[in-house]
Amino acid sequence: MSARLVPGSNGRSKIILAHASGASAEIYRHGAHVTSWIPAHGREALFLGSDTPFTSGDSIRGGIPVIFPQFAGLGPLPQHGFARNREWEVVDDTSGGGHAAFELRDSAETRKLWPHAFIARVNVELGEKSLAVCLRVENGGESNLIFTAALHTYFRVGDVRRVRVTGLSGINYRDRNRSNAEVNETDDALTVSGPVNRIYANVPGPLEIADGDDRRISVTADRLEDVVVWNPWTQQVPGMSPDDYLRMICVESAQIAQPIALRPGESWTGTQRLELR
Ligand code: TA6
Repeated sequence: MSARLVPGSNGRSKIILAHASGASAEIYRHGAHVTSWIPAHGREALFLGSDTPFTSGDSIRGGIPVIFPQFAGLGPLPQHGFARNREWEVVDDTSGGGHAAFELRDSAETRKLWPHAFIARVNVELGEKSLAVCLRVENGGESNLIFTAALHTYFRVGDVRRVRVTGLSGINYRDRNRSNAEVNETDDALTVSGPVNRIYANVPGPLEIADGDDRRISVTADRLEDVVVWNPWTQQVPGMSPDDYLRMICVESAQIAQPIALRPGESWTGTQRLELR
């Protein structure tokens, strides 16, 4: 079975990956954005906002936004950079039902925001119970390329108040909801009972997300050393209905604290692998 480009929501094209085991995933060209992952014999593991627009220019609320070349507002670019709002080219959808690859190169539009030459590639690999997303960036210019990045993953959960995220104990984080205060994580498991917005630096991993029902997903990252955990709680977020916050938690493999620096011709690859336990 091979991957196919088909019409998705609002006429935007997407690729459906189908693994022989029965696992599936969907990825929009807009943002090279994974919007669905259903492991074999499982249920949807990614959250998608009830009101996400799927319109031009808007980023998709949920799934796995690819954040490049700037995380959040931590720099001069628009929030979360521009990669999530661009149409990526499909460069490989033929190597079997479980794999797809997308590419984004600098253009007149991106150079207006960020005057650099780059080639970004997203590879998505679907397994029976796993999904690996890998972001590769190559410096195609003649000066150094410095950027931050994240795979801003929205996990679907039954009720966020019962979720436990383990693997962060003992690690320092910046609490974005408390004026970026530096805090050491002392809890064995992170739980959510209000707004959370933290950047954990240098996480050895792996993490595990127990959704409070019967599901446990591990998150293993390679060369994405930081982890962001976000839940907006009752704060209104575009694309989400008022009680959507109860059904999601973002656990994002990222490289923020120590930005990536590439000399001309160099490349970097960061990978996040999710696995249903
Ligand atoms: O990763 C957490 C975060 O940076 C939060 O501060 C929050 O704003 C979230 O991302 C979503 O950002 P967005 O631009 O998609 O609304």
